[in-house]
Amino acid sequence: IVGGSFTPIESHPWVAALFHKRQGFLCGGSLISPCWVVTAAHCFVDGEVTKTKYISVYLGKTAINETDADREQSFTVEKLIIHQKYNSSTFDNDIALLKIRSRDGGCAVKSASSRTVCLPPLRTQLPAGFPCSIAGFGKEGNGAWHYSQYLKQGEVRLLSQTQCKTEAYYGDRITKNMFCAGSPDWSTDACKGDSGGPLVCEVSGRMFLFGVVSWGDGCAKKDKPGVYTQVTNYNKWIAVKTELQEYTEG
Ligand code: 4AZ
Repeated sequence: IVGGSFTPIESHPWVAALFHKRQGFLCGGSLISPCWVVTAAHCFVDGEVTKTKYISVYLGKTAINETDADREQSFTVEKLIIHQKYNSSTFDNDIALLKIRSRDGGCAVKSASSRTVCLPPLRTQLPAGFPCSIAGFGKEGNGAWHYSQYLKQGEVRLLSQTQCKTEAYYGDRITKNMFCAGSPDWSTDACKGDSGGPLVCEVSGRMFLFGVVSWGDGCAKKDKPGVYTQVTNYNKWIAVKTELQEYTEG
């Protein structure tokens, strides 16, 4: 996250941290039910990363390079489901599901540092300018060498599709499965390493997962907002994929 502020995991307890056993920190994610994490498909592009045995998922983590046994929970990946229509050149349908399993065969246990986030009701459309928040361990600036050591969060505002599809912004690169969000002064944005993580918006006192960090032209650049996967387009896909798994594997 560029701009924004450091935050304890308890303020964003659905944030998951995905690690690759050889390559280190990989991506963010969001816990949507005790056994399922939503993330970005593009986190798994190269052949080795798609081998789920190399991926670990952590919940309850505030610091990337520190173990906090009292607050964190770790998991292996039982199943990786990349959206069947994910397009790695356009980033259309940039969404994936991870079924997680702890060492004792269970799923996430609810605590102050770990809980699920709600999926937005079908067809909910929030107006342009609506304030939402993003969180992750991504880079703190375009030129940064390292990911952020500690979890950060930032406030961004939703942009209209019309504005984001202008030539000065992203033109036709924005599909109906994407939306844009940025800060009015371009100071706050998601950055490399925040991919897969949440954009949440508070509606009627509850936090909902509206976006998955997907892509952007650099970070915190004028007229180049962050681009997010439109989670409301995937309610049915998520329900089918997670429920079928429960029935056939349960
Ligand atoms: C990335 O490289 C990335 N400013 C993620 C988000 C944004 C840009 C790049 C949005 O993973």
